[in-house]
Amino acid sequence: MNIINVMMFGGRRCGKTSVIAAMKGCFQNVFGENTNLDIEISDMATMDVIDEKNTEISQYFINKTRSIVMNQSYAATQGLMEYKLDICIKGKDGKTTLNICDFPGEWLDKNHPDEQKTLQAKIEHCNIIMIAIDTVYLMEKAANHKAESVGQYNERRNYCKHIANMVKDSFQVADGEPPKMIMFVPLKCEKYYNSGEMELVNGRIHTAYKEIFEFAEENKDKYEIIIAPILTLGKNTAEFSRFEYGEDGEIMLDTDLMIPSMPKYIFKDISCSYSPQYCEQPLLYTLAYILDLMQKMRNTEKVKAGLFKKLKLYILETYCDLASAQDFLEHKKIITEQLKMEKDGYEIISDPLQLKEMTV
Ligand SMILES: Nc1nc2c(ncn2[C@@H]2O[C@H](COP(=O)(O)OP(=O)(O)OP(=O)(O)O)[C@@H](O)[C@H]2O)c(=O)[nH]1
Ligand SMILES: [Mg+2]
Repeated sequence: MNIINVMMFGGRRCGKTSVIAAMKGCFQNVFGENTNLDIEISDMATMDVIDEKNTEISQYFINKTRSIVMNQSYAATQGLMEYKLDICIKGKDGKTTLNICDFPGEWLDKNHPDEQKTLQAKIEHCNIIMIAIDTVYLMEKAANHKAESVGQYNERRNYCKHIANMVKDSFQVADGEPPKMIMFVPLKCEKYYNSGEMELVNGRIHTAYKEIFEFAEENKDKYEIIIAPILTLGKNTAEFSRFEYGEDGEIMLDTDLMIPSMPKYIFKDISCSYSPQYCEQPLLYTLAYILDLMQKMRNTEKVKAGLFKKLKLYILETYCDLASAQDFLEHKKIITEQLKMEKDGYEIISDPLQLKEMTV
């Protein structure tokens, strides 16, 4: 069995669990009945969370009102969760299990030092970090319209600098280890997608997470870095309208975090339906990462011949079972063809895995 550990980072209510819940459906839409690739969920706890989140989101689309205020009642993640998604090939025994770690975003607040230690210990065993970003807080209330300026509430919502420090401390790649992957996943992008501002979203991610980009630049061969924006609800569904004002005429703030507590979204088209877009991309990049490890395993002979001298094989053996690797590698072209690499804010910034050139 192949196992890959993924950490889903991000502040509270930014949409981490919702996007994990939408992944399976999007993956199946992309690969449909035309391929043998499929996702199975055998873990009951994972199934429960996904069902609950999908039900919560689908409520927005039942008896639609023109505007909705998010954050009113939602199922917050209650503790450290590990969701298990099995990627299978129909008719074959082998599978690749993604262990996706999710946690309550409030753990990133400064009054949760013990929980942060738990997270750091987890990250050390992860191959991939996904950093979920509440794009509305990144984009709104910025000083100007340039990429260098981010929303005034961004840091308090998205914890960019704090996450950067955790990554630098606990997500290091030892010499000889295969590269790790850092994926920035901006969520709730509908407004910016509909108004053609996804490149600005991309630029502001570069500004907000500057420390991570600088760290990766210093360790160029060690991190595959990707920006992969997502429309969790779907284009032309609900897009951000404004932060709700209180009776005093000021934006209503959460008394604890001092960030707007009532983001209001409007349905542009009242007849729209739940149609998440690009939620499969983080999964596909994860699969591309695994395929790269498998490929390196298969090149054992070359390793012996000295071509990959620095690569410690035992590390790869922890993740990859060569018997089923062969079956997956046969699907490599199908998977990599579906990787979105540009436009709509997408970018591969650092590419030691050479995904841009990946061909069979
Ligand atoms: N408009 C909009 N709302 C979203 C989107 N994704 C999630 N939400 C809503 O945002 C709220 C938080 O979503 P979750 O997925 O539970 O967020 P989380 O990051 O897991 O939150 P914690 O578990 O508390 O850390 C819920 O009310 C969701 O319905 C999106 O793409 N667009
Ligand atoms: Mg959650």
